Amino acid sequence: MIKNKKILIVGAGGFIGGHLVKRLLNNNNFIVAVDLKPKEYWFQDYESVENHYSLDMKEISNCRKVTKDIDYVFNMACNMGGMGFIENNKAECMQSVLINTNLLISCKENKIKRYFFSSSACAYNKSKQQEVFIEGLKEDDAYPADPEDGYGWEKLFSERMCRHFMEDYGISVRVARYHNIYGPYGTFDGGREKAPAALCRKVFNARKNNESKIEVWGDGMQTRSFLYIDDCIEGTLKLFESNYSEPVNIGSDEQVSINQMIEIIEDISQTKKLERIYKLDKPKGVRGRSSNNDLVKKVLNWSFKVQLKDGLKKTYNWISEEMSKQGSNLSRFTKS
Ligand code: GDC
Repeated sequence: MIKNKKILIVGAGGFIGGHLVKRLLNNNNFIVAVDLKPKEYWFQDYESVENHYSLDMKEISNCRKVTKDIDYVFNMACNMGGMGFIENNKAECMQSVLINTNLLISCKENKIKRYFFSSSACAYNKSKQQEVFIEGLKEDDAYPADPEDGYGWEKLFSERMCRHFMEDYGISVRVARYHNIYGPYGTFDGGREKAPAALCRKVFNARKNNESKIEVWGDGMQTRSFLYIDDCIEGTLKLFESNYSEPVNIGSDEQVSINQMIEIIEDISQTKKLERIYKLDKPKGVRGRSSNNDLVKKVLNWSFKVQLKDGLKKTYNWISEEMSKQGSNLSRFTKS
């Protein structure tokens, strides 16, 4: 367990970053938390932390400032979202390359002891994800390179940047490829939400408004594997403390279709079966995706624990509480 360290978490106002701050707060660690977002949009915000609100880490002067006297850096920051966002904002997504690059340069100058980069399953070659049910993606499947356009290219490029900073300058790096992380204290409206949160919101709304239909993007047969946030944080910390410096999957191999996920949410919310209006012109991404966990089991002895139905229950409950508070407005975490 990491203790007595000075730790910089970039993207701390976001979903995974916020959970990581909470987890690392103990054990006499000193946390420096940074996010581009103003204070009111942070999902989690702790007083015992040195918080830097509205700080743009695309600027190298900011990176230099906050990496001074730091032991460890977690880069959880990028301009991102679910399919609806990344498919329509490729240039925005690619500019996150500046965050990782400027941070690495600053970490080298300030002699940081270890650097973590949050990569994504979007780094994998698209041609290996064209069937509904696929074998889980192995780490080698990222090459030959043909990742998700925009967002995935940024992740793959930044992974390589980490690798070369390790090879050329001796910086210790760890790289996780996250597979659709979900859970409480994440985005559920406003356009950046991923499928689990979006579908919890839609089912909640249908129930509340006594409607019998929901809109689903695509034909609902596309598949994914989803990882609950607590498992994500455990896997991340195990990887960080390991000796393994190549990219590794942090995901679940419980592959489900979007239709199956909707059924689980209907069960959780005790909603009768809703009619699904399939919107085939909405962003769909790859046809099938799941994580192969052979390597992560071997090198970290780690495996996900939370089944989708259990993680979705906690997520649905949190989203429904938030939505009950906000009435018909956008969530308090969402910049309209
Ligand atoms: O958005 P996402 O969770 O991203 O979508 C999964 C699938 O669910 C897509 O095929 C999408 O069309 C379908 N879907 C159906 N209805 C809806 O209402 C909806 N909203 C959304 N958002 N999707 C719906 C993600 C990236 C992330 C991250 C992960 C890594 O891709 O968007 O940024 O990197 O991958 O695994 P997904 O899984 O395609």
